[in-house]
Amino acid sequence: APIGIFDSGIGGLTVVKEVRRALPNENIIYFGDTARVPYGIKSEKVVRNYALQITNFLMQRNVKMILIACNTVSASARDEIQEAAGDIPVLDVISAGTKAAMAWPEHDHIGVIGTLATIGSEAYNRAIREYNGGVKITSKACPMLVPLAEEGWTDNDIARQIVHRYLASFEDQNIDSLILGCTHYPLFKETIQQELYRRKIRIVDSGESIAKMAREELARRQLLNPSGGTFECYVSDRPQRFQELAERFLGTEIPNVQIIQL
Ligand code: DGN
Repeated sequence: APIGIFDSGIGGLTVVKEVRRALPNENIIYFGDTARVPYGIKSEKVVRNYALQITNFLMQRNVKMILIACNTVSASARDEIQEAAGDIPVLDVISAGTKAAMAWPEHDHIGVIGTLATIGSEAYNRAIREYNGGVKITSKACPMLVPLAEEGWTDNDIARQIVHRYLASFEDQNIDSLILGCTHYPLFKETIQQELYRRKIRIVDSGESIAKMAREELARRQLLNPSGGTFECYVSDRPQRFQELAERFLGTEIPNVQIIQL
């Protein structure tokens, strides 16, 4: 059976990239809700409704696990999705990124960046405090990074200036790690790294973290595929545009993007 991965749009391909790296034998079905992106400006009720429709679609495809690649969905609909999925395990990027940050030996002070919706929801704060109520958290919404990533401006002078401005919030904060709390931010990893170069700050890529979590969970349930590695990709609008942008997020081309209305 395949693993189902979904996002509000294209950004979740950064998660697919890491899952393919960590689990090359797994078959993947991806759904990007390009007709209704962005989710960040919608109410929780609407986001839940969309997420449940996508969950149904993935379950009809007999997935053995669901990965919520979108931070906004993770923040507002995680429990509802798990309830709808029944016995099928559901993993989300917020739990995965938090777990990875807390596994680092130094975690007195954690930085989080994400979209306005994710930072406003304080979902990372809640997840971190579930591990340890005493951790200091500094978060910063970086809304301009999503359009920059889609434009492909991730390491030019403009990207560097914008990243510099956003990360100035962390300048006199002694953070131990910085969680990239948005699907698009791994594209800025090097630019962010350069900005933080003087300090020993660990960057937590929640895509990498959820891929590792998925591998552990599949192994534990003895559900690992011995061979495979197929990738099916569905979107709700503009498959061509998706296909054009895909390589930037996935690292390779997608030969065939199919359109489907839920
Ligand atoms: N996928 C969303 C997230 O991870 O927060 C970002 C995309 C968006 O809001 N347009």
